[in-house]
Amino acid sequence: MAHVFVTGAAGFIGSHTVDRLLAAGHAVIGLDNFRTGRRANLAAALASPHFSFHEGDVSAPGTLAEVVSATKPDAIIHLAALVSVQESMTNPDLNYALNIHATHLVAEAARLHAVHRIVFASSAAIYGDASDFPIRESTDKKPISPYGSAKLASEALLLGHGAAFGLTVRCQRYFNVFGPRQDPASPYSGVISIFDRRYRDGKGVTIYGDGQQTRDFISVHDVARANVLAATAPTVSSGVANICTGRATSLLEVIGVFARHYPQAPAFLHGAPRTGDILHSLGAPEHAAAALGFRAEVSVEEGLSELIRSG
Ligand code: UD2
Repeated sequence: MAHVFVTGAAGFIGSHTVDRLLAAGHAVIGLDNFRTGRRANLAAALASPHFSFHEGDVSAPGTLAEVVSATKPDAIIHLAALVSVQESMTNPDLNYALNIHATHLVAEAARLHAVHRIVFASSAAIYGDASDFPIRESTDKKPISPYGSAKLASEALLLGHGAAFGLTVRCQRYFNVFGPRQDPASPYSGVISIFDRRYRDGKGVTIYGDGQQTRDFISVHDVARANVLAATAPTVSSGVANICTGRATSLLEVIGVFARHYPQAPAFLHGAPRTGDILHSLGAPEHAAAALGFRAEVSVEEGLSELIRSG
């Protein structure tokens, strides 16, 4: 049984990661300030005797260090972040505090309290608007948002700390994650969460553009499993890996699954393409398989059906 500290524990990816760690028999310490995370996401975890929760802000002086020194985890999974690309553009200072400074605090807390492993929530946003597919870990990194640059900077901070002080660091470059508990509140929320909410409410959805755009949509269950593997596998070495499926799915295919589940729903509308949208995104999954033994298992069809049936 490992002791794993999860920052951003009440978030979309965080809460699924916590649940999976507990199911695998590990002891979990969670931290969240409920800025974007929700207490309801932790309903199951809070009932477990193997879960302890701390409410607090990762970027606040002393918070991380206090929890880490009191709990002495074997690994930290650092998922707390400013999660909206859009918000990183309207508030670059907050992006810096939450997505860069907090990473440094995690690295220092690990160094000072002998935590040997850090798993970090990186993003395909570090690649920017790539044109060669599939995107490999060696593909040029050209972030086009403060969010993407902060994720790239954080990878460098952690890997440098790891090399200097003997910590194992795994940077997980998530592609388009979807599944239960993803917040559909903003127009810039993940498209699947928006569609799910609107179909549930009996409303029609709008496709920006012709719907032929594709993404590498990966289920949050696969992402949580990749996090657990990276944090608890006995032998992993430091490095970066795409966390993706290697399969491209178009928005029209996504709509097709919803339409089968909601035969009475209004027909979808087409809107103008969204400014700054990329047409395609597709990751190469082979490196994660070699480095972590991770392969995505949930198909988009299965993942969407599960999301649609979930409460
Ligand atoms: C991600 C970021 C976005 C931006 C972009 C840069 C997220 C959730 N979004 O967007 O902020 O940084 O990467 O590449 O991290 N769509 C619709 N109808 C809707 C909502 C979306 O057609 O109601 C389209 C959207 O125009 C896009 C596709 O769905 O073509 C996927 O949108 P997304 O925001 O889920 O993901 P992405 O990768 O475009």
